Amino acid sequence: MNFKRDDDSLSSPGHFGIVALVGRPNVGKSSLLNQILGSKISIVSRRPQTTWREIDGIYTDGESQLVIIDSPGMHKRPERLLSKVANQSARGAGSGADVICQVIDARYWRAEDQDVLEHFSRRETPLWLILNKVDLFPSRDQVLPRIETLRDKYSWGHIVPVSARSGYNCNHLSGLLGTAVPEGKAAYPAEILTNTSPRFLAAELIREQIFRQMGDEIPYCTGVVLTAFDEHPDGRMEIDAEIWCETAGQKAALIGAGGARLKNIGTAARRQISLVFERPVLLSQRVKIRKGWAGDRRSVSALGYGE
Ligand SMILES: Nc1nc2c(ncn2[C@@H]2O[C@H](COP(=O)(O)OP(=O)(O)OP(=O)(O)O)[C@@H](O)[C@H]2O)c(=O)[nH]1
Ligand SMILES: [Mg+2]
Repeated sequence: MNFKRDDDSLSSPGHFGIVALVGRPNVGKSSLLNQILGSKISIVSRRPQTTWREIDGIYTDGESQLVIIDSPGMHKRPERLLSKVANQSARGAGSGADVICQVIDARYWRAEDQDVLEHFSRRETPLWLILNKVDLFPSRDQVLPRIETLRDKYSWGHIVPVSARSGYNCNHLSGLLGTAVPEGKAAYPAEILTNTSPRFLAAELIREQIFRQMGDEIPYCTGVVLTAFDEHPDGRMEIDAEIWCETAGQKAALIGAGGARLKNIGTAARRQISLVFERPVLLSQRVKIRKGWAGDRRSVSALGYGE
């Protein structure tokens, strides 16, 4: 007997569709994707412009399946090529989506949020407003008045308050999205969480630790490329990573006194990679100076950003 979903022609068609999470930098788009999936797919840090390209998560619940696209934060005046590539991806994020969710920090409506609205409201696609970080309101009573204030900005499909940090209302949001997308069959097996390659995800998890542990002394343009990504027969993963920075000063900061900084980055990254891939990880790292890499198309795409 075969109980596979595809063979069950009498079942209801279910729902299948694409949802894009868009917004200015740092509002919590990647956190929201991870919270909905219950798994870490997209990297998060307190610094703006953490995400550099679109990352998709695949969320399956019963007969509904959503491909949820996390995009880089949209911002004005990108300077270097890397930043331009990220911004292009941010602006293009809604194309092909069935629903676009504009994520904001519920406490503010900034000029950049208005730019995002103006960009995405030009399309036919339904635009929803997601008020994230409502855990930061001193009281839940403040949420409803906030919704009322934002209601007039656009004819939003829905306005949904959530907290990607605590998980508040995130199930409600994914449930609403699951019925809002068109009827259709799941395109992916239920256990698949992303189309992002494991190699790219591992490199991103290292970059996340650099962003988290270096504070403001490390510039925006620190990239990670894996020179080895091997699975041993015993299940261990062996990863060699190169960390690209631009100056000798940055290299020294990344390595830290006696190598302590790099060691901490490596320990935390190895733990994260091991958690995500559910296997032991051996990680070696080298810091290299690659002056101007973030302005060089070949280097930017070698690291997995842009085409
Ligand atoms: N308190 C609180 N903090 C949150 C919440 N969601 C995200 N954050 C924090 O906000 C910061 C930015 O989160 P990200 O998920 O990286 O934001 P993003 O929109 O993906 O940012 P970019 O990729 O730079 O565009 C991080 O420090 C998160 O921990 C939330 O619901 N509540
Ligand atoms: Mg992000």
